[in-house]
Amino acid sequence: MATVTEKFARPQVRQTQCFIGGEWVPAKSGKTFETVHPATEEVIAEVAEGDKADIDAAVKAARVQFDGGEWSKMDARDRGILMNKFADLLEEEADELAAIETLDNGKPIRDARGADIPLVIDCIRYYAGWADKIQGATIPVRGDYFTYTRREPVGVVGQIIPWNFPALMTAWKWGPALAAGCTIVMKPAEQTPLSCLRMARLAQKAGIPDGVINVVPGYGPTAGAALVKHPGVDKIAFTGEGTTAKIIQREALETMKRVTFELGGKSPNVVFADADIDAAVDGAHFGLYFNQGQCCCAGSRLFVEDRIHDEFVDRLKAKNHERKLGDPFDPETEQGPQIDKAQFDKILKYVEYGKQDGAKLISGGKRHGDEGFYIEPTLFAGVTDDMRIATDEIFGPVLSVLKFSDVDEIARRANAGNFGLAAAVWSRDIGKAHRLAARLRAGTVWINCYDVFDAGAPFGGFKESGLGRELGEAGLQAYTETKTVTVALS
Ligand code: TXE
Repeated sequence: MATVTEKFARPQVRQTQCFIGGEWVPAKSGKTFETVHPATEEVIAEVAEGDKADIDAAVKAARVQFDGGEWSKMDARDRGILMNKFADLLEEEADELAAIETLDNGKPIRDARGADIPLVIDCIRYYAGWADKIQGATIPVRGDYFTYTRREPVGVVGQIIPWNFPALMTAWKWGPALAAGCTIVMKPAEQTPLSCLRMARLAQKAGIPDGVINVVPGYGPTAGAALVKHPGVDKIAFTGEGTTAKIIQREALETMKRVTFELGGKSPNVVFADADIDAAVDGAHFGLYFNQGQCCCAGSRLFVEDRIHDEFVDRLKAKNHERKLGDPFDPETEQGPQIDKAQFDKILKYVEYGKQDGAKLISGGKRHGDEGFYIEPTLFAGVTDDMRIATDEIFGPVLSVLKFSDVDEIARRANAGNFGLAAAVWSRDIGKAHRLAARLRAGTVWINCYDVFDAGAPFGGFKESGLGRELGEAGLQAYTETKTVTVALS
């Protein structure tokens, strides 16, 4: 991963219109919306506000490419070559893309340049390698027949993403879709459309045919809903909130669209007394405060074994006091602002709930500074399982520490609730850690680490944290249909 040492300059914003059929076009309504830099609340750009009419045009362009255009006729290996060219261009423009991400999202440049964009490039390269390796099987059926399967692209896919990792979520969605041979209509989050639009430009420059990738910025209930309802769309891939996913699932069912969902979490991070405490303190801190706490897999329920609890809380408090909040373009900055006023208010409301419910505020709990949506890294101890800060996804820098004393108890408590996205276990007893990992109802379990992602490793949720998987081969399969072909041999 790249290390950032210098202060980054503000990038130039070039793409602000809808990208449909290879053309940059204003919204048909002529409307625009503002996107804001969360550190200063200043308006960065006016972006085309797409709605149903623009979605219709984008789906048409994607349909033409899928149903008989250049893309549908291209050899799979050539798709992979184009994807690798796309990855090369992303790499060439990594600094600029990271700066756009920092400007639009507010995340520290050290994270955008050091983590988000390298993961974007890696994801596109990983899936480029899959393009010509999507194979079927031969099936030994009864009788004088030859039966084989083909894995074919699912079709035109509608992709709807949130604002917490705008470029990375774009890559997670485009990588498998392009490798499988699908065509795409993407609706980025209204808070952060800019990196996705820049990536569309680079995909075009790489030679990915016009109409394969289409991007319509706009709002959820208008542009997003139109995409979900559109009869020309075969699949919806969504990352965001569970209540939105339930609305989408009902709508998508009308036309039997395939759906994959990556939703929220309240992930348990379990620290046993026999853990490497230095590593566990760092992991607990990183696992929650990374990306301003705006991670679906944030380790927001920190269970600490009672014997080490007090020392652990003291050490987390000390780390919070050292954490550097500030200008996200400064390479020293570790924590930037929250994405917007709505999230800022929601988080501070949960801080109040924590106090009302009887948790002990150890550090933070307030706004930082008087400009931008900054919130101090906040730590609560004395949290019990039923408190609102222990049950609800806060999506901000608020860490709740809970005590536990034995393995059976922790397995039950960690699995409580409707979420099941991620979990972590810290222990030097590797047998104990694996046994607990097997009992945890979560799509990802980290042992002695946190937030380790790889394009090859499937990611997704148990229970209400999602449906299907992204990344790895599982993520690719979600973009294919299986076709069975049977031939009479006599
Ligand atoms: O999510 P939404 P929001 C959680 C987190 C956060 C909360 C609200 O707890 O506080 O969700 O965030 C589009 N039809 N997560 O309001 O509304 C919308 O335009 C079609 C967890 O941003 O789900 C955006 O592009 N699309 C999460 C995307 O859905 C619709 C990441 C996500 O917005 C739509 C973000 C509709 N009816 C928030 N309504 C995670 N799991 O990573 C909205 N959208």
